[in-house]
Amino acid sequence: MSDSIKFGVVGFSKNQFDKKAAYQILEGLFLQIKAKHSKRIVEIVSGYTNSGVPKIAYELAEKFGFKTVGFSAKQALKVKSGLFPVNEVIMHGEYFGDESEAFVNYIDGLIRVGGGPQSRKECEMFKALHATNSLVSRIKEFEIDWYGEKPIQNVNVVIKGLRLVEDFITKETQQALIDQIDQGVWLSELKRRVQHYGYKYDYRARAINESMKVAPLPDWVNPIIEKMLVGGVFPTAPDQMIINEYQPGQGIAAHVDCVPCFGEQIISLSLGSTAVMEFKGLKTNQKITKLLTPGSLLVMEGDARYNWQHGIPPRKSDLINGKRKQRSRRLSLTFRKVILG
Ligand SMILES: O=C(O)CCC(=O)C(=O)O
Repeated sequence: MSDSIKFGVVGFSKNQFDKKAAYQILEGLFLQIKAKHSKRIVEIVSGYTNSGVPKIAYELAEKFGFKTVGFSAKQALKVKSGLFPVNEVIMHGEYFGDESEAFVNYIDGLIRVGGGPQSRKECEMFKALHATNSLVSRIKEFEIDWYGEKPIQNVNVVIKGLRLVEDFITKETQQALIDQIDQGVWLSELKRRVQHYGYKYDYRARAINESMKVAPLPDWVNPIIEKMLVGGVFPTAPDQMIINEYQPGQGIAAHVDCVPCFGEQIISLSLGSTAVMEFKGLKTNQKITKLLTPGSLLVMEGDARYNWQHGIPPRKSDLINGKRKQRSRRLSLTFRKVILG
């Protein structure tokens, strides 16, 4: 028997989680480890950082007299939260994730407390490595509450009637549309700038009628409408279009598009920056996020149109697949068919 045993601890690396729960889980497990391995050197191996679950693991490890090992890629040296003064540092690779394979090979057991994609991926790698080797006693996974921004993983959660057609238009077409749009007249009545075509929509009254007729949809948008009709996205051509401009930090409040004002399809074409759209089920309270890539077409009908709110949180950056991405200017063209009362 080797005189040391190594337990990896992975989990949330930022601080917006239920720390009390994480502390209690780790304290309970460390008590068991201490009792079972009293004659061995116990190493607690976690991300080389001074925040999140690793910090709690290291603090508790010191309390229990365990050795602390920081295992990370070099990127850890640049993180603002600093570095826990661990007993030993092991570095593998440049960027977060590069160290995962070496990490799972180094440890004898693994504990996950919450955590994002990297923590979960490491658990899967560890399970694959020990598939035939008393796995149950080697890995312990716990879910705890996360209070921060939810990581976007573009999971295929099915909202009936929601479709995202990626690359509906090319980069060149996107730029051509942006150039046309910027020749139009922007309205500054909201926090974000907008252009209304076909009918002006009254956001306060949530109403539309004949008197709100404005300039028709411009000719330059016809090829897009034809493509939507050919693709069967719309049964008949839309007669209303709102262009939204989102500068970093701007968003749109969660809403269901006015039911008596507009028909069954609400369709939004994205230009410029990627955006994270949040959906909330009115009946289920379920929350789902969808990544709207530039050039994609979002189609909402049926359940998605009537039973889910959609909105874009006003932020300057988004957490996408574990990486923070700064937003830039985004434009969206939302097409609807007006129902006149
Ligand atoms: O920007 C978008 O993609 C959505 C716009 C929207 O929801 C709206 O104009 O009502």
